[in-house]
Amino acid sequence: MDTENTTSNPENPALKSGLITLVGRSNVGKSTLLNTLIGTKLAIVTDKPQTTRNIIHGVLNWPQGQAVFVDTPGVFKESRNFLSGKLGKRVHESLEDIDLVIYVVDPTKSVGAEERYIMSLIRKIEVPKILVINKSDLPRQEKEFLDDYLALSENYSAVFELSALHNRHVEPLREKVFELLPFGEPLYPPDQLTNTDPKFWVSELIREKIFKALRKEVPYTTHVEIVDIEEKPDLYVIKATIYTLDARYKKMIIGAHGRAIKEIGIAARKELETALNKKVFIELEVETDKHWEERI
Ligand SMILES: Nc1nc2c(ncn2[C@@H]2O[C@H](COP(=O)(O)OP(=O)(O)OP(=O)(O)O)[C@@H](O)[C@H]2O)c(=O)[nH]1
Ligand SMILES: [Mg+2]
Repeated sequence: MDTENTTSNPENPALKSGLITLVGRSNVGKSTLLNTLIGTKLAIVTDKPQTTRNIIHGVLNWPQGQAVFVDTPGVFKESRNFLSGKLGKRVHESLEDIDLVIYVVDPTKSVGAEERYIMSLIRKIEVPKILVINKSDLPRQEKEFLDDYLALSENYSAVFELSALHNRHVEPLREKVFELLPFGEPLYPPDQLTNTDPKFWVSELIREKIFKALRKEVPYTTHVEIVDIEEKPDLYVIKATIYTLDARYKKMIIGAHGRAIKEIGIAARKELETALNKKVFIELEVETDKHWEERI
């Protein structure tokens, strides 16, 4: 067998390529880091845990080659319900057949049972691992557990303290990634930035606004599906349905006099108009569906 062709890029044997999974607990900043590494908002970000539900790829093309970063849902030790069981499975799958692991931690949170569980997961994977201690912009006294994470350094090929949010010290991480990636053929064509489609991206932006507008458990009961995106000469007309688990939540999502749903629609429209550089009209409906978790 000619192994040469499977490990190098015949067009240019000096080019690197590979999948890099971002893994870590909820809320440590994995999605923020994905967006900063790529330079585009591909994944939504909120201050609430368990925001990310899907595996999102972000493609970075450099003169050295192509790095595909994989954002994952936050790891939790126990599957609390059907959905978290499903998300946990996605994390496990996204750690298979990869070339590099970026383990993201938050120095304001102690190394608990959950963190040790993640370490046991990645210990078994035989690829280089990078430890990213995120949120370096926070004051020293808030980063109470920084030394505990620094003490783990010897298990990793490299350690970076950086701020994904403020794009501080991220460039050395990119450089290290290309240094550690194997040679190979690019996984994506040069003009493709992600594995998801525009409908998914719009539904995620709406979901982000739901997380920002509604309190406590309500956002977790929701799922967004895009019914239609119509491009007219001067605007996009987007029709979307917000599914929630029961009628009580539906009332909260709509809000008194429709105030909550209006806030969600306005926030989503504003961000979409900026991103698409065109006027956007959004029509949102709320429906109850006890079984949406089975569809995602
Ligand atoms: N101060 C500070 N906050 C950050 C930084 N990176 C992310 N955050 C904040 O941390 C929170 C969580 O960020 P996410 O990127 O959604 O975290 P995540 O790890 O993807 O979370 P899940 O998808 O729930 O697993 C948000 O409020 C971010 O703004 C950082 O470098 N500094
Ligand atoms: Mg996330």
